Amino acid sequence: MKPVASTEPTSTTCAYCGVGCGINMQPQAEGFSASGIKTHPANIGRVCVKGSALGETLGLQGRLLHPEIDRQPVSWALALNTVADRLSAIIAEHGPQAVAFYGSGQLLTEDYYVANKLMKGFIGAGNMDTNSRLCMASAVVGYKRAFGADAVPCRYQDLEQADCVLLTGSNTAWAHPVVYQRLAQAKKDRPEMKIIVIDPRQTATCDIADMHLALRPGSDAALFCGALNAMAVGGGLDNDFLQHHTQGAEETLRAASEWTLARTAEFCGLAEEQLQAFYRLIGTSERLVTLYSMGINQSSSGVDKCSAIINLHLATGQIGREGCGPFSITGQPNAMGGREVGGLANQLACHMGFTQEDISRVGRFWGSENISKSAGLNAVDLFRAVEDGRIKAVWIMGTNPVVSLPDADRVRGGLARCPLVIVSEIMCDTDTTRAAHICLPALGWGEKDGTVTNSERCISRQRAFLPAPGEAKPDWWILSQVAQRLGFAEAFSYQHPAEIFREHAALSGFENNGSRAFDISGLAALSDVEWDDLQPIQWPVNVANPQGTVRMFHDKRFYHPDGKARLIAVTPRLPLSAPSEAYPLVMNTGRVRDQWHTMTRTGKSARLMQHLSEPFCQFHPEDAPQIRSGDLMRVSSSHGWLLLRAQPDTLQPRGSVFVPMHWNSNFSQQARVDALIEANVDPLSGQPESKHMPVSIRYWRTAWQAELFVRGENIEPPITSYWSRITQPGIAHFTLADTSRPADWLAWVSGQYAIDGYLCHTADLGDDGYSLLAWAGGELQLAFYARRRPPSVDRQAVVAAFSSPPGIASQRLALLGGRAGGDKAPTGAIICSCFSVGEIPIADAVRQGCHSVQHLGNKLNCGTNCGSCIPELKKIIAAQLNTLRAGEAK
Ligand SMILES: Nc1nc2c(c(=O)[nH]1)N[C@H]1C(S)=C(S)[C@@H](COP(=O)(O)OP(=O)(O)OC[C@H]3O[C@@H](n4cnc5c(=O)[nH]c(N)nc54)[C@H](O)[C@@H]3O)O[C@H]1N2
Ligand SMILES: Nc1nc2c(c(=O)[nH]1)N[C@H]1C(S)=C(S)[C@@H](COP(=O)(O)OP(=O)(O)OC[C@H]3O[C@@H](n4cnc5c(=O)[nH]c(N)nc54)[C@H](O)[C@@H]3O)O[C@H]1N2
Ligand code: SF4
Ligand SMILES: [Mo]
Repeated sequence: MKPVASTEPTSTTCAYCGVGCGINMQPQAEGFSASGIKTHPANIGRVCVKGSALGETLGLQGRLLHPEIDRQPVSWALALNTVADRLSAIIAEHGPQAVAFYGSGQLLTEDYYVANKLMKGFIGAGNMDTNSRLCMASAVVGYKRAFGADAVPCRYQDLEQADCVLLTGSNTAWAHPVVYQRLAQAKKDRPEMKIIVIDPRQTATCDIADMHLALRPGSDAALFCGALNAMAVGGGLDNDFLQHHTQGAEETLRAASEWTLARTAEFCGLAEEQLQAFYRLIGTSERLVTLYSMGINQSSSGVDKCSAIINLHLATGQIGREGCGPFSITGQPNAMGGREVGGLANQLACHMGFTQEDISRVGRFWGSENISKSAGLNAVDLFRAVEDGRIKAVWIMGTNPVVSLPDADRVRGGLARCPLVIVSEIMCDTDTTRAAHICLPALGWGEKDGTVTNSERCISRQRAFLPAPGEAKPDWWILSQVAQRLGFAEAFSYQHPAEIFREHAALSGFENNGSRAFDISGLAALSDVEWDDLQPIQWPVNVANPQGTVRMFHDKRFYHPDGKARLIAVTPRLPLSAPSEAYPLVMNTGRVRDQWHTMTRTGKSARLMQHLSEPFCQFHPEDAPQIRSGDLMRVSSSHGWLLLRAQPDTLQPRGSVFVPMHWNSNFSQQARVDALIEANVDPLSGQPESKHMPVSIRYWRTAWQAELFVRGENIEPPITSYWSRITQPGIAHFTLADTSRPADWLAWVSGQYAIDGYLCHTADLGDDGYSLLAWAGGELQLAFYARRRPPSVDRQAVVAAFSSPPGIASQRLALLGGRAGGDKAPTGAIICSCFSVGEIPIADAVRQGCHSVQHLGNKLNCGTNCGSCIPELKKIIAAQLNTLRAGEAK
C-alpha cells in the first residue's frame, strides 16, 4: 500500500454515493484537495460538491479514537476479549439466534465479507442484515424475480446512449449528481433525447426534463402497468423476445390490460393527455432506460413497482442492448458490494441463498459445518427482536439506525433494553453510540483500504492516504480479531484485505459454471500488489469475460434454470397508511444536495452546510396559509413530532410535505424524521415505506428567535425548545427559538455560557429583541441576536469577526446589529457551494443583466465547477425576471 505522507495524489473512490466516482486526493500545504479522475468510467473526471469537499471532512474532531466500554477508554485487548466473551456467553445460553449484526453499504467489500462469514458461516445464524434493507432490498427482489439473479443490466453509458430516459423516484440532480451531469451533457449533445421525470415533487432534476409526471405518491406501479398496456394495444411489444426469452407474459399482459388510459390517469392523478404523450414517447423510443431509486424502492409495494418497470423493458425488448434497461441506481458507495457478499439476511453469500445446495457449497468452501440453515431477520424485524428480547446482543457497524430506521424512537428504546450493544463507528457521539455498551473505533474513508462496487457493477479501490488516527482499526480487522477469540482462528487469520478479496472472488466462482451472475473468479489470483493497483472493472470477471467488458444479458440468457426471464403480473397498490382527518397530509422524505445521511461526515463541513443549514419542512402554501416563511412549524404523526423551519413552496404538490432525512440529534433538537415514520414494509423485500407517512402540520408560535455564536469546539446548545446547529470553523453556531421571553436576556445567556467577567456590548431593543457581543482579551467570544422574527444576521460577517475582531467603534456597532462594518455586502444563503456564492449577489447580478446561467458563471463563477446548483440558479433567474417584468408591467 502507498506510504503515507506521500506528495503524490492518491487515486481512490468517493466516500459517498453509489455513482462511485474516481477521485484523486492531492496533498496540499494544508490538507488535501479532491478532483475527479479522468480515466474512471463512472465520472470521467467529473465530481460533485460533496466529492469536492471530501478534503474538508477529514478532520479528527468528534472521532472515536479508542475502544470504549461503558464510555470509558479501554485497550483493544480488553475490548475484543469482552466482545468475544459476552457474545460467547449469550450464544451458549440462548443459542446463535440471540445475536445479530447490522451492517452498512458503507463498509468495504472486505469488511462486509468477514462480517457475513462470521455470522452466517460460523456463529451459525442468519441474522446479518444491513441498512441496504432500507434502500435497495426491493430492487434486489425485483431483479431476482425477473432475471433469476440480482444483476443490474445497465451501465452509465446507457443513459447517454438512450433515446429516452425515465427517471422515477430519483432526484438525480441532488442524490447522484455526476450521473445527472452526464445526462445533462448528453441532452445538450443530443437535444432530441427525451428525459422524463416521474416524481410527485418538482425537484431540481426536472430542470433537464422534457416532461414531469407529478403522479400521486405511491402510484408508480399503475403508471408502468398502464404503459405496458398501451404498448400492447399500440403494437409496441417485442413479441419475438417475449416468446423466446421470457415466461409469464400472458398473465402479465392480462393483468396490465385493466390499466386503461382512463383508469391509469385516475389512479395516478394525471391528465389523460399527459399520459398519452408519455406513452407516445416510450413507444417511439428505440432505446429506453428507466433509472429508479428510493421513490420506487421505499414502499410497501416496492417490489411490485420494480417488477412493473422491468416488465415494460422485457415486453418491449429494451434490455441487454446499448442504451436500454431497467436501471436501479444504488445509494451508498458499496451498496452493491453488500449485495455481492450476501449482506442481506435472506442471502447466504456471493449471490447464494439458503437452499440445501448453497448451504452445502458455502459450508465446504468455508470449511464450516455450522452454516446457518435459514435466512435471518431483516432490519425492521431484527430491531423488533432486539426490543422484545429475542436478540440479546447486536453489533451495529457503519450505520446509525437510531436516526435512519423507521419508528426510530422505538429502535432507541429497544437498544436501551438490549443486554449487549456493540457499535463500530468512526464518530464518538452519535445517536447510536449513545446506546452502546462497547464502542469500537473504525478507520474511516481515506484511512482504510478495500474495494467498493458502484451502481453499474464496477469494482473500484478505496485507498488510504492518511495515517490511522488514534487506535482506530479497519472493520475487517476488528471482526477477524473477534472471530479468532470466538474460536474460529483458522478461518479468520487474515493479515491483509487482499487475502479477503481473493477468498471472496474464489467463492464467487466456486462451483459456479455460469449458474450465478456474480462471478469475479477472474480476480481470485490477484497478488497483493495487483489488488492494490486494481483498476475499475465491471463484473462478471471470469474466464468467459476476463476484462469485464461483456454486456449483461447481451445473449438474452437469464439466470432462471430455463434461461428465460420472467414477467410478473402485479396488482398496483397505494401506500399502506392513508391520510386521515387527524393527519391529513402525506410526509415525503429524502435527501438534500449537500448533506449525506445522518450528517456524521458532511455535517463537519461549514461549506456544505451553507446551502441548507436547518432542518425544514416544505409544503404548499395553500395547505397551511397560516404558516409563513421564517416561521417554525410542528410536524406530527401518530408516532411523534418534529420542530422544523417552514418552507412554503408552490412547487410542492398540494397534500404533501417534504422533510429531509438528515438531521440527527447532534444537529437539531427535534428533527429526526424517522421518529415519525411507521415501519410499514414490503411483504417480499422487508423494505420500509420511508416516503409516505400521514402527518399534520401547524404553526409553532415563538416569542423570539435568535442566532447564537460561541467560540470553541464541543459547545452544547443552550436549553431552549428549538435549536439547530450550523457548522462553522472553531465556532458553535445555533439558531434558537422559544415560546416565552426571558425577563433578563443577559442573565439568560450567562446562565447558559460562562461569560461573567467578559466585556459585553449589548443592545436592548425592548419587545423587538436584544443583541449581545461578549469579548475577552480583545477577541469576540460570543455573539447573540434575539428578535421577534428570525434575526437578519450576516453570518459570514459575524463568523469573520471571531478571527479578525473589528478595529473601530462603528464596525463594532455594525456587528452588534448583525452586519459587517464597512462596505462588505451580505451574501445570503449559499447557492453555489463550490465557490461560496450567495443568493444576494446572484440576484443582484440577474437584476444587472445576467439572464443566463452562463452569464452568471462568467461574472460570479457560480455553477462553473460541479454544476449541482444550476437548477437553483435558473430558479433565481426566473424569480428575478418575473419580479422585473411585474415591475415593468405596472
Ligand atoms: N446528497 C446526497 N446524495 C445521496 C445521499 C445523501 O444522503 N445525500 N444518499 C445516497 C443514498 S444511500 C441513496 S439510497 C440515494 C437516494 O437517491 P434518491 O432516491 O434520488 O433520493 P431521495 O431524495 O431519497 O428520493 C428520491 C425522490 O423520490 C421521490 N418520491 C417520493 N415518493 C415517490 C413516489 O411515490 N413515486 C415517485 N416516482 N417518486 C417518489 C421524492 O420526492 C424524491 O425526490 O442517494 C444517494 N446520494
Ligand atoms: N425517512 C427516511 N429514512 C431513511 C431514508 C429515507 O429516504 N427517508 N433512506 C434510507 C437509506 S436509502 C439509507 S442508505 C439509510 C442510511 O442511513 P445510515 O446508514 O444510518 O446513515 P449514515 O449516516 O450514513 O450512517 C453511517 C454511520 O457509519 C459511520 N461510518 C462511516 N464510515 C465508517 C466506517 O468505515 N466504518 C464504520 N464502522 N463506521 C463508519 C458514520 O459515522 C455513520 O454514523 O437511511 C435510510 N433511512
Ligand atoms: S456523484 Fe456521488 S460518488 Fe460522485 S463525487 Fe458526487 S457524491 Fe461522490
Ligand atoms: Mo440508501
